[in-house]
Amino acid sequence: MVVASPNPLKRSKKTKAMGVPTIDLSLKYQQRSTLTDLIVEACEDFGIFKVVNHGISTEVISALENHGLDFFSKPTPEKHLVVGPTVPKPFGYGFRNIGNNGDVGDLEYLLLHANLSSTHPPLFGEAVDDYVGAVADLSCELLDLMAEGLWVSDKTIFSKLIRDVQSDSLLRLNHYPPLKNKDSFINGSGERIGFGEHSDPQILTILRSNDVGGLQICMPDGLWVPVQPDPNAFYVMVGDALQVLTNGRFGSVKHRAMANNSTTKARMSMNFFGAPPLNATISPIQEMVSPMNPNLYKPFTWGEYKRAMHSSRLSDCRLNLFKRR
Ligand code: GA4
Repeated sequence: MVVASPNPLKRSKKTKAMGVPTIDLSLKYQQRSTLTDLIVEACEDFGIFKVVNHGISTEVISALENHGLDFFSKPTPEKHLVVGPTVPKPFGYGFRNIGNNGDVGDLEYLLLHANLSSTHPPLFGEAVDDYVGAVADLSCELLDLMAEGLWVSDKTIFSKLIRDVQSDSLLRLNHYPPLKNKDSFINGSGERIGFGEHSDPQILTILRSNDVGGLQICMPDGLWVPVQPDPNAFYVMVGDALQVLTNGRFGSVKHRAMANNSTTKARMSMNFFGAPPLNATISPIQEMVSPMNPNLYKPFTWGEYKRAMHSSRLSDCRLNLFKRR
């Protein structure tokens, strides 16, 4: 059994110069243990990695992308009519408002339930189901590789939470319009923000964007670094729930999207947030807790965490509420 260690010293050695690690998923065929080690290291050191050779077809990705772009190009009243109110409560179409507590950003978005049994608005034909099916499978495969790399006896211990028919997973399409008005959404440091800094609350996020940049991550040394857009890859981010399940061995990554600086082209990202069912208890798995690595978190259900998150601001560290003193 591997002794889990939430090791802030190890994390703080990693700097901007190292960049986001790239994981080649085709290694699974010949070099499985190298692959699992690399994934574990990326989750420990950065909480984010890029996956290439992921096996998801371009057709599945482009179908959702084209439907999304087509949707966002419609006149605003039509968008509201198709999927609901300005502030989705919590699902539907949103314009500039993020969450319920006053956060704003220079974007519009669609937020949809994404568990495999839910029905989606008859919006994009099969495109949502096909995409969600593919990225949910990818996230489960990656979670199984993580469990393997951590030498956990039940390899499906993380992925079964997302495979559960009651999983609370989400799909979010974020559309950042091209630069029009330089004055909008400037934060205290003079930066124009598309989606402010936060960590994702769920287990794992699978992000795919077009070739317009904007995503930044906060490195363990506190520096914000841009993440190169790569339409052929997926970025995978550790969420708060996985941080807890691994007792802090993996850390959720703080990230943000700057407002789009392109004068002509919109940035669009498609984000799958793999989440447990509402009634699932989130607490460190047994293998991650030992006398050397005491349990860092009070147990909570995913439903309780969601309540905490919906009464918080985007940049709040919601996990602090559940830390043992
Ligand atoms: C961040 C990740 C997902 O986009 C999201 C966001 C959610 C929302 O837009 O309603 C939250 C945010 C996100 C965390 C804190 C709360 C809730 C906005 C916000 C201020 C859909 C999610 O699950 O958590």
